[in-house]
Amino acid sequence: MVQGQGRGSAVAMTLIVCLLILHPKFTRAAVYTVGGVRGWGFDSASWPGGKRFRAGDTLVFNYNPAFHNVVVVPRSAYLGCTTPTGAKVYQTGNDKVMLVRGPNYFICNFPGHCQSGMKEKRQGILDTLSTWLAHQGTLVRSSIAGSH
Ligand SMILES: [Cu+2]
Repeated sequence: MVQGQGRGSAVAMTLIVCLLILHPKFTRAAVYTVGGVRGWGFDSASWPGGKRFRAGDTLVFNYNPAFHNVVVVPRSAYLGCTTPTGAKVYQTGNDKVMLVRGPNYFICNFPGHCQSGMKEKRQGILDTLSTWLAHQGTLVRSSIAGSH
């Protein structure tokens, strides 16, 4: 009986994994160019409306490195337009940054640029299914721990 249940959940897990692999929505990380064709600039904050960004998606920052850069900052630095020591600075003019889970903040730290709106905030969300899977994993682990 117990064995049968185990096999059943194993089948269910296999099915879920197959769904994850086969369903492009859940497997293909998207690549977004910040600011669209205009690139990373002073009006980037208004770009783009209504897109859902996921953890693992990539943001591409295109800009002239003589005039701009991209700095990964925490929320306080994003709000105050400051650059903490040790902050990751991108400056090639074609930078690809992968979104992490939760809020991601970027600024250009050339004098006055962030204050003029050259800042970017993107939420890296997890897929609902991934979240559900993670929860299922927790349940399976806790039931295994409980049986000992
Ligand atoms: Cu700039």
